Amino acid sequence: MRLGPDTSFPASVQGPGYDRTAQAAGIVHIGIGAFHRAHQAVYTDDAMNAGDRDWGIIGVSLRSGDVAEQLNLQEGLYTVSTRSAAGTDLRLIGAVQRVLVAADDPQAVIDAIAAPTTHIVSFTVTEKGYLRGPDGALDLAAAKGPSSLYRFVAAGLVARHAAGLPGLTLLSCDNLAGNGAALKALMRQYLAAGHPDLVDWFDTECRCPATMIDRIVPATTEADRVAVEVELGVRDEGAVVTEAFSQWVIEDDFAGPRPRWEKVGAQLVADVAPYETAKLRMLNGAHSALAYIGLGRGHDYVHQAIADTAIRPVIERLMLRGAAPTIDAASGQDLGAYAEALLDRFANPALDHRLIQIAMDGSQKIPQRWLETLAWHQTRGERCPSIEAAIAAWIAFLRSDHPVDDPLADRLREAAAAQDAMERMFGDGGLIASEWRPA
Ligand code: CS2
Repeated sequence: MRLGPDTSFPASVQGPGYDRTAQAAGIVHIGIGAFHRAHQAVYTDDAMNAGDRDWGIIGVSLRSGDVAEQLNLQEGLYTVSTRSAAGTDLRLIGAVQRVLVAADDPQAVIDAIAAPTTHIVSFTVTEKGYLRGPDGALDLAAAKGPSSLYRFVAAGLVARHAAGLPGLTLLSCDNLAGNGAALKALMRQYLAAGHPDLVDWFDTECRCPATMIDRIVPATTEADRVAVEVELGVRDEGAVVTEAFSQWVIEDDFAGPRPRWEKVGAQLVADVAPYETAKLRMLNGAHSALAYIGLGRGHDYVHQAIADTAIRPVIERLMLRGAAPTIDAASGQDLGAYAEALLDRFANPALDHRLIQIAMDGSQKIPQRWLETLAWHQTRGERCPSIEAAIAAWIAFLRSDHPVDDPLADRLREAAAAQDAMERMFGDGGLIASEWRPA
């Protein structure tokens, strides 16, 4: 038996407290992976439970039909399992209405973006999905390709403009430095090349707020689905598993209406930068270091790596002496307490978070996670031993037998194997851009 709107559940499982069939879709979300389902979709479900209306989500997968297969047969319903030492809490999320696959039906995606009821297009397409070249600018050839977010958003904006509809809020929920400004600059570049007449309208009618998004969401395994089935009594192919912690800091700069996410735990602020920088350099920076150092020492999971007494001090040092001094904290932001909380989250034994999942796409992640920290110390004439150890572990990883899943995999492996690996990777004209942030 498969999860769906007509299946009955144990009373312990909280379900949507609003009429799902009566909601318009106010959000189109591109890149509907596990992270979105455990994060933004939960906040949006909470907002509708608290009384907001018409914030249904139409999910879009740019390439793969997997999530559409998982969710469409369940009319968008899925469970989120929150796992902590205290046990598992299972809850049903109703915010997602359906999933479109851009590769199969591109027009449906454009129509969804152009629909009068749509106010927000949001993204979790991962770092590489932004299709930036080594200088941080848009790789225009790639952006014209079939699975580029820019094509669909531009076509949707063209249709909205032609129909006299208002602009949109484009909400990047990826771990890029300055994600809002980056998306804006890249989108403008795309429009300037193919739809120059739309650039002014985009500038005045659309907004790209910055966000800091945080929740640890390991890839769902078959064992996770079986555990959900045992508790729920039906099979949920779209199940996601996560931790209790969740944070979302959003720049309060929207083109039109939005859910009242601040009523359900999100922080709407004027400046996201201190939160985002702390998250990228401390959480994500530590994560990538745990991944490469941990894999090198034979661990599989984050909780194993952080329990290793040869690794934990390096991670503490990376967060407190490497990253923290580089961050211009907001008032009330306590970076010491943040590091403590992160160590506890990494140690969560109830969450099997694979190091190899984090090791993916290093070339796209490392500049904003490590290199900005390193550069800060270098300009002060200081060394940063924790980041140096992390870089050495990455090079060792690239030289090892571990599978390397990265858009630059072959070139990285070749560079890492060379005598002058550091130069080929990080030197002038090397593979890794030292500055990704578009001007
Ligand atoms: C992780 C992130 O896979 C990775 O690279 O560092 O997905 C991390 O779990 C999230 O950003 C936490 O919010």
